Amino acid sequence: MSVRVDETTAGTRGTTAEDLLREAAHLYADDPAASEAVERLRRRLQEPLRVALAGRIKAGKSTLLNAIVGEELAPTDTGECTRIVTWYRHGEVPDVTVRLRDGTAARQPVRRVRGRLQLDTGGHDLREVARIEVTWPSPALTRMTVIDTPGLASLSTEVSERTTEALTPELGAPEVDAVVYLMRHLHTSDAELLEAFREATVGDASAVGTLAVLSRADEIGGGRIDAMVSASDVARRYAHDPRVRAMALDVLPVAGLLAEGAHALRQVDFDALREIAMLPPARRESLLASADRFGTQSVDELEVASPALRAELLARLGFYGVRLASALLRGPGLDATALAKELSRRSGLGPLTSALTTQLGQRAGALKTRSALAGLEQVLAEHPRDEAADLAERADALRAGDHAITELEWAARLRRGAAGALEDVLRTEAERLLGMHGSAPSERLGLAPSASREKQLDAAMAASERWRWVAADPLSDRESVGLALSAVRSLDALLLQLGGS
Ligand SMILES: Nc1nc2c(ncn2[C@@H]2O[C@H](COP(=O)(O)OP(=O)(O)OP(=O)(O)O)[C@@H](O)[C@H]2O)c(=O)[nH]1
Ligand SMILES: [Mg+2]
Repeated sequence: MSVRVDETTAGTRGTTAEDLLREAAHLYADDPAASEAVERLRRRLQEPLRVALAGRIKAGKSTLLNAIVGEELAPTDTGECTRIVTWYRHGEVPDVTVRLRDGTAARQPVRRVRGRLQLDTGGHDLREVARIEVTWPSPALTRMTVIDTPGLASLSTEVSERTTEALTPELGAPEVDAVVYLMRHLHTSDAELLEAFREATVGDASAVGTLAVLSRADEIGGGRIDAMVSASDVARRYAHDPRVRAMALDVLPVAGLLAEGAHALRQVDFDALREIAMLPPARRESLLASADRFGTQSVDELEVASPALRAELLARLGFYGVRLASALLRGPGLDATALAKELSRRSGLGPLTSALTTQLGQRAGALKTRSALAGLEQVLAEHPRDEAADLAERADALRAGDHAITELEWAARLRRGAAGALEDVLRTEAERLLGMHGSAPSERLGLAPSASREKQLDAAMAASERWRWVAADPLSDRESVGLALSAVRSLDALLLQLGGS
């Protein structure tokens, strides 16, 4: 066998991961196991971003999933299905399939009770089930596949193992592109859990692919009307904690229940909330004094919203949501749609979904290419063939030459403290330039979106000069030089995009 260096280099130009996988499919056409693995990688490249929701037991994962999908699909609270990994993908027709560890699959009837899917193992022992796959025609799922995972207690329990296993790289390619890690408060054990989890699962790029959520944020401060403001402060503090920074891009406060409840707000809910808002102040305050009281107190002869309906409101919106709705409805005339919109706006879901689609979504291509190439390299290593040697080199060259992948890898290393000799202000600038806070030129340059092209060009040229200087400085350590060269390359691409060179 000879390695055709010239052709290899020439052939890499313009080659995509898809091209290499196509060649691999051709090469391994006579090997069912290898071709099946290659086919899986090809399908994966076509799919939307895969986002897994993970965190401790009862952190609010399933509730948040429903809020993201915009439907009350995932069962919350009870049932054995909270102990199974469940995938929610887009498809024209609703479908529920149980995938077993032995590779077989069993379709299940699609049953919903009060909106929520009734998921079960179809009579199989929990241990035989690899995962449940739900296909649903929800527009949100065309942008991402969302994966609900069992709550982590500690990484050693059987259920937690199911979660880590589900997210552990298969074929060298991470099973998921991004993780949303929910924590209610930052336990020391949360940091440890998140770290162990990262090591066990998504690997090097995880700090780039992980967003943390301060979940059930409305419960901070016992349902007080400024709960979300307090939650934002707490989230900001966590985001600066070095243990969290090393593992997650950002920490966002989200009240998943409020977002889900707002989305599903019914006219009867609205009418009851308005009646409560319109009660004389003393009676209203007495009713809203505590969640317990609200759920049970009878409101003398007027019978404003039956206790059963009030208990339901509590379950659907949380105590904070009820109090917030009541305060909003005392103001100028909101209708049910406007109320739902306002409650949803205050839930914090918007910033989370936009972080998923911008910070992570824009990088989805790079994340997926990275996964596909890692997967291909593993197939090639496990099924070695002489004819495949140049494919392995080209995959390697493609990975090294793809600046988007280099950016991801640097961003993750920066988060873990690489290039530590650089001043903080330069490290922060590098994070931005590498696109960690959004890929748009203005975001990379730290300018307002409305900044003129000239201003962006000026900023990009100044930054380019600064980073060239860091790269050429004989006192810079090797890591800083590597980072500086990457930043320069990002800036070159940016200048080209801005039409300045
Ligand atoms: N107040 C409030 N309650 C919430 C929120 N999110 C979830 N809950 C409640 O917390 C409980 C657990 O929610 P789930 O969504 O089932 O939590 P989970 O993390 O999926 O739980 P497991 O799968 O069992 O680990 C339910 O009673 C929810 O109604 C929230 O944002 N605010
Ligand atoms: Mg759950």
